Formats: sequence, C-alpha cells, structure tokens
Amino acid sequence: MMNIRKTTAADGAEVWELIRAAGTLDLNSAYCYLLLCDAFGDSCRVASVEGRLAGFVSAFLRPDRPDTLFVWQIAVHPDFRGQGIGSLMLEDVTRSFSGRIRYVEATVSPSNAASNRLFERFALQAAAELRHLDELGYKAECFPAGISHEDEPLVRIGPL
Ligand code: 9YT
Repeated sequence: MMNIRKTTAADGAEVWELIRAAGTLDLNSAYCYLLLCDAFGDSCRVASVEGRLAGFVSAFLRPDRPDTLFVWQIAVHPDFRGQGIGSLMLEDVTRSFSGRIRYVEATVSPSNAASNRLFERFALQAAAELRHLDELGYKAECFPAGISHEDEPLVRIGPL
C-alpha cells in the first residue's frame, strides 16, 4: 500500500537518508531537510510503501513569482523505482495548488534522465508546454571553485 502525504519536521532525518541512498541528487544538510519538511510542508511530499520511505519531493512557491511552483528535488529510493511514485508525488503537490499556479519549474541536469522523463510526462498529461530555458538555470561555472557540478538548466512547464 502506497501513501502520499505532506511533510512535517518528523520526516526530516529519514528524508536526508533517502536523498543519500538515492545517490542522484545534491545531498543537502540534515538541517535543510528538517526545515523544508517543517516550514515548507504544505508544498513537500513523502511517499511511503508499507511503512518505508519510498520518495520525497521538495517544492515551494517562488516568493518573487507566486504563480510558479519551483520543484527543488524529486527522489525515489532505488528499491521503489519504476512504479511512477515520482509522478504521483508531483501530481499530488501540483493538484493541491491548482488554480493558484500557472507554472511548474525545476532545474534538471542532462544526466538525470529519470527526472527529465518525469517532467516530460507531467507536461504531456497536463497538455502544457515544456520549455528548456538553459540561460535561466545554473551553469556549471555558477558553482564554487573546486566543486565540480553539472549544468542545471531550467525546465518550465506551463501555462497550466
Ligand atoms: C527536480 C530535481 O530533482 N532537481 C535536482 C536539482 C539539484 N540537482 C538537486 O538539488 O539535487
């Protein structure tokens, strides 16, 4: 049985473990996940399968453009991939803001094929345009010297 729900501070520690296990995303501090799960719980989701944490989505309405939901990270635990859990979490959070948001944005590096496919499917289902706005993302050279990081081109879906 799968369950998707909003997050609370009580999820923070396990979410940090999940992002570490997922291995495909930037692992932020444990404090960052506590704060996200707590203060941004309305726009974050966890998915659990038989009591195990299977997935996490962090997102927030952009303070500078409140019609845009920025999706920060989508992670699915390796044991639970290929079941559409990422899409279900994204649909759940966007549905809860329906009528209030016109755009969904994220930065997704080219190597993150699963995430790129997920956003393409989401746009198709929403019958919305998906645009890659490379110039608006974060280029590799935006990251601190000595930290090797891929480009993070911006994906914008909408208007919804
Ligand atoms: C949508 C998504 O998961 N983006 C990842 C952004 C970045 N590479 C991160 O925070 O891991």
